Amino acid sequence: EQVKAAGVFTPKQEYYQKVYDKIAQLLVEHDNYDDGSYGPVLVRLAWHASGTYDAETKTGGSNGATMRFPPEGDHGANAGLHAARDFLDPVKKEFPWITYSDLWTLAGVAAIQEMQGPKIPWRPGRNDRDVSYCTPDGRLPDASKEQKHLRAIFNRMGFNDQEIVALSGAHALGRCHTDRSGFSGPWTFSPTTLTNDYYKLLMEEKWAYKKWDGPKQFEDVSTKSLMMLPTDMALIKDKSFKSYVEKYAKDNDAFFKDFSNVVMKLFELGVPFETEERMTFKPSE
Ligand code: CCH
Repeated sequence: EQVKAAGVFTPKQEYYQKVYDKIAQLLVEHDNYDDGSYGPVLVRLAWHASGTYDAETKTGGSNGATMRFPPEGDHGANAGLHAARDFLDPVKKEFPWITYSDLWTLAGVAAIQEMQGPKIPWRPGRNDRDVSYCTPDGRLPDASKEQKHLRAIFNRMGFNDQEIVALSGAHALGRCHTDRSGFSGPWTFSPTTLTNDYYKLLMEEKWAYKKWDGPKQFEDVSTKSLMMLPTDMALIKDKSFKSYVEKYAKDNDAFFKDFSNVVMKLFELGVPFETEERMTFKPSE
């Protein structure tokens, strides 16, 4: 039953489903973290592992899990992600045959599905790489910037305007932590359930600068309990971005469909897969 890394063993879907089930189980067991779930920080780990990709030089991306090493793990953008990596340690111990880089993206998929999001097709094939593959600092987006920066960063990965807006809907989940990014607060009232509320709130709420000593961010005028980053607000300042915000605010099914496709693409950036075939995991009951 227990599978070892050595030899010619090729894990089948049922083995990866066991890894999924273990992550789902741990998510339930550790419901005392943050807003009640490690889900959001697992999604952020998978995204930051993948979002270093540079299509031109074909460097970075989810192949390698190089965030394990100090230069990349210590990049400002990755502050706080040790929480997600530590959460996954017992999973790696129980299933030593899975690579960290497959595990991190699989955990991102599990977290999204367990937080009521769409199914995200996934395939294995990532190999862990050594410290020499760490990417230079500055490949992930800077929240204090706006549309020009967003396009520069995401076009480098190979994403267009529609994909940038669809990916941004992940901010329905989780929150900002002053001791990590310096920003503060959640984007939505249900930060552990994936919905299109991020887009609805962007369209429907009035947003104003938060008056505080921290970095420039926005708060909703009516409750002052939600936040938007300058990069989030850029999605309704820019006409092209805004057309997709409007679409996803009106149509959760369209958001889920596009989100599934674009997250699948994100988690596969820079991976020389040997298989075309993807698997879809069964969510927990
Ligand atoms: Fe994000 N994100 N993100 N983000 N993000 C933060 C938290 C989360 C930006 C900045 C921040 C994506 C895109 C962007 C998540 C998923 C995605 C934080 C707070 C900042 C700052 C970190 C903290 O303090 O803990 C910027 C800029 C962009 C530009 O587009 C994309 C794409 C995704 C996934 C597809 C998730 C989830 C979180 C919540 C993490 C948590 O711990 O709750």
